[in-house]
Amino acid sequence: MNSSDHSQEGPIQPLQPSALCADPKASTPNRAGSRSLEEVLVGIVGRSNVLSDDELRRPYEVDWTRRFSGRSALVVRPGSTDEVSDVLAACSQRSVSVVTQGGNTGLVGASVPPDDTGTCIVLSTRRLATIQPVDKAASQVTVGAGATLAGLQQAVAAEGLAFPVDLAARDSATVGGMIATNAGGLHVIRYGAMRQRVLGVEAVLADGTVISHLGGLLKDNTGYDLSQLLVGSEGTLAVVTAARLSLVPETPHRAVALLGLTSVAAALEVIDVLRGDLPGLQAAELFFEDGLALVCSHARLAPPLAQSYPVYLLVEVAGRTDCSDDLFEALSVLDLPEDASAIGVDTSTVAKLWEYRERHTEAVSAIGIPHKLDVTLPHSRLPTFEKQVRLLLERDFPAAVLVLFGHAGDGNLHVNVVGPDPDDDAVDEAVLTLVASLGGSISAEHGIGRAKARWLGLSRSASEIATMKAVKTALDPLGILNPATLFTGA
Ligand code: 2HG
Ligand code: ZN
Repeated sequence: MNSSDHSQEGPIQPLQPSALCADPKASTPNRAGSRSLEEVLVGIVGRSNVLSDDELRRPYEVDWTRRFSGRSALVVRPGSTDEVSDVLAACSQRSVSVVTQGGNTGLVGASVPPDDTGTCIVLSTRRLATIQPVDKAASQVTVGAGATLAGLQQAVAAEGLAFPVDLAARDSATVGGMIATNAGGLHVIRYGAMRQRVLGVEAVLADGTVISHLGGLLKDNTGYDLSQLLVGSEGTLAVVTAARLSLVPETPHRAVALLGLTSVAAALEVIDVLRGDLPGLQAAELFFEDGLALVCSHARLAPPLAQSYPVYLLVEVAGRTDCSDDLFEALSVLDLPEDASAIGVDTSTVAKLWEYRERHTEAVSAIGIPHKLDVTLPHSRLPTFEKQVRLLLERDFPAAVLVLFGHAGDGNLHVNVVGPDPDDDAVDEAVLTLVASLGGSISAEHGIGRAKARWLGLSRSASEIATMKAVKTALDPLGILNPATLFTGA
């Protein structure tokens, strides 16, 4: 069935949440003679792609952090854009909320049901995983929303190209989810975030209407850029089903240096110098002594340097030819003590050095359910923020464990706090207020989700929020798409 033809679904009545919860598997016409939503969805995607059993739904109902969870009526897994269209039309006609989920690696609660009412459905995009043949002449590829980042990276590498947005969750994170959050990751200083790679999207609006703009034209000034509007919209405006992405030449030669430093200010000075000297600089990642100790004990790794330093900076260069000499030369002007750096120029050492940074997330998660506050500061304020957030935690949350790390080159720190009850958001409020007072953003790359909806006003003005709500209302008048995400409803 195509997107404009929903007439074959039979008589549809607004869903009574309680009726759905009471009998989600009903296979006979209900009292009113209409089919249940479950029956309609089964008709669209097939029985095996509508999950109603508690056990089968559960993995879709808890996010990666374990801080956010909820209950859905059903999980539906469409296998084509037309099926997504029919699913949304059916939900729209019944005013049933839809939470879109890709790899469920999100960290702000946007991809799981917002409450325990069991009234929404989770729409998983994972079956929309087709990766079309790479368009080498244009350095572009069209890819389904459910393709994983790792799958995309492998597919384009076979053609000598690279998709340069990269992040630790690459094996599970999907292209659709990365578009929804405007994911940034490890290479933003060189290649930008997801927004810079998206040339167009195909998406389905709440009522089932398909909008598609996958031509990949570099020059295309034909009105509003609807694709870019959807980048970072966190599933609140439409369900992205496919995207046209721009690729870059593969840079197979990588070299990494892990530097021990005395302060965040020193790390920023190093980044400044390297940015000027190393055009191939693609990562500048920061972590701290306590975070490193946690990673080493969690992952059973030996410390990377002979002695301990308050601050660590991991920098990576990559190129089409060996770029290790460039890195050595650039480091030589920094005048660092000899034993304050570890260098990796072969694949295995590069991977080992990256482990110290990439395994922070799992190491934090192993000690408890974290409050994750992903923030950006103006570069000049990063050192002040680091000091003040530590003082704030010591003073007001002395029992909490604070682990800081992130993408120093982007001014992006991941503030992880373990200890306070996951439902108590006092620490979230305190940290985000500090960020705003220093001119920062309360979300750098993870999104607002439901985790930070209360504090959107710290980063966006009232008129900006009103404009965003007007856009939301225009595209999703019933408010069925990810209703608890981004806005509090107030
Ligand atoms: C990263 O940079 C991710 O590794 C996750 O954005 C950050 O766990 C986090 O807080
Ligand atoms: Zn990050």
